[in-house]
Amino acid sequence: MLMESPMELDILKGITSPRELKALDSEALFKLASEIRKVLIKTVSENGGHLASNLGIVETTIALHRVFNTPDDKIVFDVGHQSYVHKLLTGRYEEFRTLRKEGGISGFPKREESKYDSFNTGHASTSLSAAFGMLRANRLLGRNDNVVAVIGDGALTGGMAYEAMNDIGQSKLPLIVVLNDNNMAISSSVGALSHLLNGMRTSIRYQLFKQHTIKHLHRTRFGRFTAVHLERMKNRIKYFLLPNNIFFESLGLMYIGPIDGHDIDAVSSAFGRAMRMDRPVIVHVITQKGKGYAPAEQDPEKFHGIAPFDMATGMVKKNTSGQKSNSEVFGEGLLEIADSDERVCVITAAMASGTGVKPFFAKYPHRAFDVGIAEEHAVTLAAGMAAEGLRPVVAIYSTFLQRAYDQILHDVCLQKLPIVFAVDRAGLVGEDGETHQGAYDIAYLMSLPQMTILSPASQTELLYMLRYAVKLEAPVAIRYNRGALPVEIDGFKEITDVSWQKLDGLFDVNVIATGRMVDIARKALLGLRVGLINARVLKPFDEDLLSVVLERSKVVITIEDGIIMGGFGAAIARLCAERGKRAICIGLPDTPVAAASVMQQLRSCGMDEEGIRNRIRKVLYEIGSD
Ligand SMILES: Cc1ncc(C[n+]2csc(CCOP(=O)(O)OP(=O)(O)O)c2C)c(N)n1
Repeated sequence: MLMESPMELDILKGITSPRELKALDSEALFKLASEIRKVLIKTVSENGGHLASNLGIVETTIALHRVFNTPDDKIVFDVGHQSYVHKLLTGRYEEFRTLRKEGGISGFPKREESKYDSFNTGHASTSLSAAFGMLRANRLLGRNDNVVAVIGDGALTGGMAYEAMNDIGQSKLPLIVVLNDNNMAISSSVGALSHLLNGMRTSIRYQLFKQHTIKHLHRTRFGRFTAVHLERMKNRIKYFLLPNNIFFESLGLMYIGPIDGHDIDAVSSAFGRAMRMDRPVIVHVITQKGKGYAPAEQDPEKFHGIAPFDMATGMVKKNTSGQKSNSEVFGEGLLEIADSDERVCVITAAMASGTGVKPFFAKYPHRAFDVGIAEEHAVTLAAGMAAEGLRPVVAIYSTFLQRAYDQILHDVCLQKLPIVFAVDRAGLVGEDGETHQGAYDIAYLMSLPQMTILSPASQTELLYMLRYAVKLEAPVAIRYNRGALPVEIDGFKEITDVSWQKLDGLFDVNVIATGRMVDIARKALLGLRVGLINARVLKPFDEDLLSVVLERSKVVITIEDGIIMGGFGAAIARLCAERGKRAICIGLPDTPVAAASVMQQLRSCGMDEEGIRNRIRKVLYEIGSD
């Protein structure tokens, strides 16, 4: 295994910009690839991150920077989780050890970080549109630089990629699309497109056979004659042997491939050809996710996005609590409900393991649907199923559900269809940073008519809410954070309606907190004469309890793990204003929160225990109740 040799990084250390790369011969580039892999494995083993995707794209990224002239030429990485190699080749080797740390370099391309990062990404399937926009801008501004979009076969399942191809194909502008095909999204790729690419992938064997045969034939005169005719026939038979090329070519993109994405010379020459074509072109490279690190090759799904792990064994360094994650608790709870309710189905958009629904897929494969990275389709698909009497549960991370806002409104809420949205990774998510924060779901769901929003403060509440939600004859979202809520908070009350829970007496100052913030608030309030309410339901409000609280309070303080603009607190503040009461809203700021641990992010937002306590003591002092 790579790891056994000491870290000799002679070549990588000398690369301060892609310019140096161009002077290296094939042998040196081969060695560089191996050095990069060592750094990737070591750094991700310490900091966590997206390992398998980066190991798979080492040679292709080297070829990109060998052929194209960045930063004048632009490379847009779809999702961006596979940009570590690009970062190492563009002068960020020294900082690479700070990957995903507070104040360190981002795990995704970031324009603010480097002139070589041409476009910020994080969500899938945006690269073609963004790159094409850059190309159009370049042409309008009289520039001739190349623009390249690098997209995986997983991200190519997203609808935006097709909307872009539709436009690119008609334009004839020379966008270069690199399709990095490793036959995996996070889990195995799904859908008809995956079958199509499978067919093309098989043909790589045909390509290698062809190159080999023609080389041999050229050794004799008769052979040369045969080879020339074979070459002529090649294009004619190509469409019989490789009918899948037609898919891209009929959309107006020339097709080059499939190419072995680990052969730097072959990929470089394909990129050169693509550049000379001066038309939209797709270069199809075949790569292996996790390449060069045995544990990642064997289990690329586990090493897609991984917490710090032991390099020798590939075992994750577990947190010591041993508690189940909220996603696991949700997945198990849902399975139990599905055992007794045949209407219950689950839909995921390429995130079966992250959302905890893998056991559901194993037990009820005919009631579980992975639609690929297609959140909009997932939601409207659920709407159709609900309209016919099923009870779909759509499990999507808060940040990715943003994609389907119109579908939730137009296809679900307006028709009041009974769908349960399991909104995982709500609130701050930690090291993935700005693009992945689940900061906006309260704000965007609050505005939807006929929507109920549940927000558990404990895992027990999460389970009860799920049972309650499946019985509701209306859309309902349950939002819960990454990691683990407390198993139970004292004074747990069963959830049979939309009531809130008073956790203490009422005083002059009362806090209404929700979700993960309830436990933090409780600790922050210890010893203070301040009331605490667990707002288990963000919409509709518990009008009865709210009236009592407003009646009794001089100041109402809301605390939510969501954006302050247009959130839960803003809605409560409006009611406070109507009744002449002072309201203070604590929530996430109106500026994106960068990568760090969740605890560090809470602290930087003044939302950790200490920050909340200080804020509340200030209020108590102001009203003379200190
Ligand atoms: C809109 C959206 N939904 C879900 C995700 C989560 N996600 C991150 S990477 C990924 C799979 C990407 O697969 P692919 O494009 O093939 O890249 P690979 O990692 O295999 O190289 C998914 C589903 C996302 N980033 N964006």
